[in-house]
Amino acid sequence: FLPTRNDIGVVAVGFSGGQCKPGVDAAPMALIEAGLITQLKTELEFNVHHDDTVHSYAEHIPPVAEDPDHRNMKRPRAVSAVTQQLANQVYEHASAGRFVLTLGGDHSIAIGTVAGVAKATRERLGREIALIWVDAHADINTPESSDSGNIHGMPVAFLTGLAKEERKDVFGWLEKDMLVSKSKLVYIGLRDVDRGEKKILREHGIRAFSMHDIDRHGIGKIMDMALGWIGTDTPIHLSFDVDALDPMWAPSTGTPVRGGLTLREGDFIAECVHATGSLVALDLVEVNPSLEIEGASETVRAGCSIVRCALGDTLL
Ligand code: HAR
Ligand code: MN
Ligand code: MN
Ligand code: MN
Repeated sequence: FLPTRNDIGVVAVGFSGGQCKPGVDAAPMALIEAGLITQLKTELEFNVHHDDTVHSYAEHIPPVAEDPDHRNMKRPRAVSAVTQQLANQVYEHASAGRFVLTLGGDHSIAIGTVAGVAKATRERLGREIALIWVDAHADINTPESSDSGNIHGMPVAFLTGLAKEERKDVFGWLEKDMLVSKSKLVYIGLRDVDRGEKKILREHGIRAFSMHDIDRHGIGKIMDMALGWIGTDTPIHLSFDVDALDPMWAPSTGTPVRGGLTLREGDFIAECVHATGSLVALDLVEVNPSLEIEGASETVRAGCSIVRCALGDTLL
């Protein structure tokens, strides 16, 4: 059902407003400077459409003084404005039949990427997308269940319709055709899930493979189960938070949690998703080169590796 694609739209979103630590906005540049886009062009022979709009986002972000908390959310209008613009940008790429690669930025940006891909895929292929969320965290807090108020801990709640907001300037722009079914959501790598989030996962029967499950079954079996749950012939959006990897491999991230995936397990997940032939979009988020400076280049390299694997680099 998917055309052979060698066209890829790359969207760089240097945005940090979904959490409180500066630096994650520098990640797209660091990834690009490490050669990521060059590698996509030369080694993987992709036809790259790179929209250089990193700066244009700033114009749409309301100043902090005009962006007070709303329902406990921090910087709600800023995150809403950026993700709304991003949703349109991603939608354009996906509608043109391009694979969409988004370089974050904190994980709040997935509100925009998934919304854009879900809408375009419904229109273009008449299909609902599946969402694979690789992360130490579930990011499924509602504004009310969140202790931090940081929106990067909430994207999945908005994308599944668990969190709703009427106000157009605070995610009220999310339309029904931009959402993802809870039954088409799969988590891999969880190990730091809030109590309220556990309740949400349980009550809605959401498929989640924790680090415990990976220890028990091995990553090979976990990928069989995760992809089996989604089923064949379903377009897949992979949202990869670099903090899914153990801090040993990816120390430069805002909320590192020990006991995570090895570099190879992370690459393996990406390779398996690529091998389905159904991957339509990938986010790589939460790389923060200004944290744990000694490990920054390693973290960037790990991120580049995940992207290359998801795009089919290492398979023979
Ligand atoms: N669950 C916590 C919160 O909602 C922590 C979220 C952690 N942040 C991320 N997202 N890096 O994956 O604030
Ligand atoms: Mn373009
Ligand atoms: Mn995340
Ligand atoms: Mn995370």
